[in-house]
Amino acid sequence: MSDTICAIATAPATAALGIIRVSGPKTKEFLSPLLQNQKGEAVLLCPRKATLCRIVKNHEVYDEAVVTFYEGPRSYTGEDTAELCCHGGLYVLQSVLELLLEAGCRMAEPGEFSKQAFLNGKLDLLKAQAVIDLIEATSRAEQKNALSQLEGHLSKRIAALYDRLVTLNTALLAYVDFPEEVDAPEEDTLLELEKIERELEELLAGTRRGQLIKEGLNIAIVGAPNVGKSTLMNQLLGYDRSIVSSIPGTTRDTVTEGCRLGGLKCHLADTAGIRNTADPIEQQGISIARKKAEEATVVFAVFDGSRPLNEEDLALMETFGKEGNLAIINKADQPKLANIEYIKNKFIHCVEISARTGTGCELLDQWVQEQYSVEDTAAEGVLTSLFQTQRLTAGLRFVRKAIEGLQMGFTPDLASLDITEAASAVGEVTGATVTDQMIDRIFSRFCVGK
Ligand SMILES: Nc1nc2c(ncn2[C@@H]2O[C@H](COP(=O)(O)OP(=O)(O)OP(=O)(O)O)[C@@H](O)[C@H]2O)c(=O)[nH]1
Ligand SMILES: [Mg+2]
Repeated sequence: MSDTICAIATAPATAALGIIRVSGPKTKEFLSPLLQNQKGEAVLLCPRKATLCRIVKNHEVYDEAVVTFYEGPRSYTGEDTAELCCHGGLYVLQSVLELLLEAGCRMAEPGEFSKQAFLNGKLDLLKAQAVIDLIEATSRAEQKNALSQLEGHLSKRIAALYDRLVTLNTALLAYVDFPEEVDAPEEDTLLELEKIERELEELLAGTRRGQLIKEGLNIAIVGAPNVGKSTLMNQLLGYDRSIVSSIPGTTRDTVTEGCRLGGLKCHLADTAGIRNTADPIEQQGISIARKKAEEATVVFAVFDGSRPLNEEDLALMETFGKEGNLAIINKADQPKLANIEYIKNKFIHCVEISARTGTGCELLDQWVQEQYSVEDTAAEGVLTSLFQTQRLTAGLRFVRKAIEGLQMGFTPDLASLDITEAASAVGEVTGATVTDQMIDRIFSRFCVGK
């Protein structure tokens, strides 16, 4: 019989409420003697009913808490579980936790509640990863993607691929063992493998998007000096991060900061104004600016709309006027003196804003949303972890190897070896084929109480 575990599930900080979680076969047995109602009577724990209880030992009251009991298997872990919604003082929570430990519970390891859920088939590895992603989400895109994965469409799709590979292999092995009795399966196997290959390719295409959602979009803000790059940076962040001044060449070192645009996590880099200069420090800043722009996924090329375009602007347009970059014509609160049509000819995407007043800055939000269609994130979600991508890539490699082998007329037993490897790699994503060490490694990334 497994242990009954307990842990504080909320963050270790003083707060209005704090939750202690208990899970295991003896949840009721350990918890019930500690609970009383307001009249001092014993409390009968009914499944899924929140009950206001005093937590008492030896006639001493430790807290008043709302206790909810979930009877296994209809609980997060699949075992009997209780959640004690206590007052959120660190001392209070610790003292209630100690009562549970004295009663016979064991302190939970990090992620042990979720690991138990996985072992009891309540959660596959993909959903477990989605739980971490949801807890760690810092943007709407991450939140939506994690919730889609929790719904399980992606899990079902990958589990089905795993099942199909296993079925295919069973048929192949039947033929290898009983060639007289079973029809030669090469043609059907090949067709099915090609279908699986296409599905894996599709899933992997989604992982690029998953990486973007998780890692965020790198945006470099570049332009000639004094066009308002730092003002834009501060406007997007909502506070003064970069120094702004009317003296050209203010920003030297690149200033980086995270923000959210169009529901996506973004990393903004405000860079030194690019121009010809004899100042060696400014030159260094400019070379870093160019490097940042090269590394970035998106360049926001800023121009000052309140003055005619100069040599520096023209050179920048040649370098950055590419698909995927955005021209930002700034200082729209001033009379327009720049040749805006010229800029629009060089850039596919162009917006006019005033970084100082904030007018038009919502266009940047919209632009990121349109370009990276965060709202479209497939309803079933996309894979975000490197581990998942690596395993599916390995699965695809073996499927392709099996296809090649069959096409070249190798015997089915060789294809079967590749299909076994492919199934094993694909199964690792949902957890169908993982080892104990892998399970431990994955769940140790969770916090205690999750
Ligand atoms: N009128 C107006 N002035 C602006 C606007 N944006 C920036 N400025 C002014 O333009 C000047 C330069 O702004 P910065 O944000 O420091 O420009 P920068 O591009 O970062 O300049 P460097 O760091 O020197 O390359 C400051 O005086 C700002 O107040 C705007 O939208 N409208
Ligand atoms: Mg600046």
